[in-house]
Amino acid sequence: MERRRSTLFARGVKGFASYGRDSGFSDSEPRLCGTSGKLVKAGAARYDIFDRPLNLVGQSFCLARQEWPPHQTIQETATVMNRLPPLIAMLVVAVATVTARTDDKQPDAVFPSFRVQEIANDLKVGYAVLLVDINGDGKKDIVVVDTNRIVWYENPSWKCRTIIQGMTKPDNVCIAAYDIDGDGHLDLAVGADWKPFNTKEGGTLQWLKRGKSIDAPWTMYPIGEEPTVHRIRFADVLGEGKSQLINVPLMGRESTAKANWVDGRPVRIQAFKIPKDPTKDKWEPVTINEDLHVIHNFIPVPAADGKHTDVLTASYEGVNRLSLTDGKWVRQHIGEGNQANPKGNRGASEIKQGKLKNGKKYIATIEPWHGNQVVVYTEPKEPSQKMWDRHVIDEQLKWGHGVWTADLDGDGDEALIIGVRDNLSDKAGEKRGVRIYKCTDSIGAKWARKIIEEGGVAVEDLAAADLDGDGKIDIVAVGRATGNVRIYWNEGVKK
Ligand SMILES: [Ca+2]
Ligand SMILES: [Ca+2]
Ligand SMILES: [Ca+2]
Ligand SMILES: [Ca+2]
Repeated sequence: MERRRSTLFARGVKGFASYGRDSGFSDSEPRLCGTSGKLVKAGAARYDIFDRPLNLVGQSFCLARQEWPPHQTIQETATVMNRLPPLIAMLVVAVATVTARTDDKQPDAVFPSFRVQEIANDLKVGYAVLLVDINGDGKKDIVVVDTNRIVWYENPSWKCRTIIQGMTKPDNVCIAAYDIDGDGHLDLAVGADWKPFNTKEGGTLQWLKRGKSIDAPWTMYPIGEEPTVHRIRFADVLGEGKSQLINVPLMGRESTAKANWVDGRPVRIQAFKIPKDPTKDKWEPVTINEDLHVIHNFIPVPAADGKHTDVLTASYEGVNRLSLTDGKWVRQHIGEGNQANPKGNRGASEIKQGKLKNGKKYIATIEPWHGNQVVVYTEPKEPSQKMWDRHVIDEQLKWGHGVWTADLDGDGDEALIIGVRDNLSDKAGEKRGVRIYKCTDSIGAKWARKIIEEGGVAVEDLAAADLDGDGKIDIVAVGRATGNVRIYWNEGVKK
């Protein structure tokens, strides 16, 4: 089928500083530079090209979006809104609606449109993003974990504030929010000292408490240490009535690359109990599992009994469910994972659970570890069937690194949102970025795809929440190689 392509043309833009492969154009020529360094002459530019425009604060320029087919040009306006030190400006694209390719498999599926806004491009590595209300005004803010700092962007100005800089051992790698000391203000737990292949030492856990005012310095308190600390989340898996900090390192202690990280000890998953005085007392860890290898991510989910919280893990072994049953932690293998390469990257890496409007659940993963497949597991058809059914829904990607589920169009089915870190190729449909998938059957086996970010963010992490309170869930992605933070504003399904 014919594919739709969208291109932005910039006109009347003067003085864009050039960088990357941009020789052959004079400074006075209207032009834009691409995040990949690819320059597009005379204003012919993709929607995701905006990067590092200098000295353009307050300038507006015209964008014309051309859709093909049909040959239709839409006039839009963009303004450079802000300037960040040093000389890195934020460009707010006012109305640059992303017109992504409609998927070739399901051409009739209807998707919402998204408007892109880049709020920062000065990250070293955007390791993690969290959408929580830091200042307690009812609007979710954007918290980003960078290599040696943690920052938050205030909704709706997206003013950047530093929470900590240089207080942890680099790199910071993961974050979770919870009112740890019960004072009514959100606190942040942070995993740092990220050294993925040092399985003997390092890996720090600490928490951060804000000062009296939101601009006062935050104070840091230690929690514990575990080599290769990689993913943390708060959940009440022990049934205490308040959450514990669940820590899932990437590798087991003493495991080695030579043995493909399956020697030494398996990965130790621990729940750290919040002590009575978390600023002084020790956080006691409870081990909830220690028999899996290379656990790249996990997600707490409601248990079948409706009372407890289970943990779903994505590891070399595929998908496993950990449940507290009669006082004991029980592991159930429910998803096979990609086991094509038993001596290399295998299993699953990212994981989230979603649900459909008929109540059916699904589990979405990236497979194998740092893999090239988007996989959906659907609930067993027979009660006697232990393993969930595995469906590969996309293989046109390299290094998937972000999974989220959210009802983006309000029809009751939670869509799948996938972040891709690397380009599989330079071809349309195979670049890094953000993709959304809409379920087209009643169980979650068939999905239609739409690409909402093609090339502009080397997605390390993403998250979704309604940031502007219009009832439509928006998406935020943070980049590694691209070093940027972008919001994708959900503009709903165009009638
Ligand atoms: Ca807020
Ligand atoms: Ca607090
Ligand atoms: Ca939906
Ligand atoms: Ca919204």
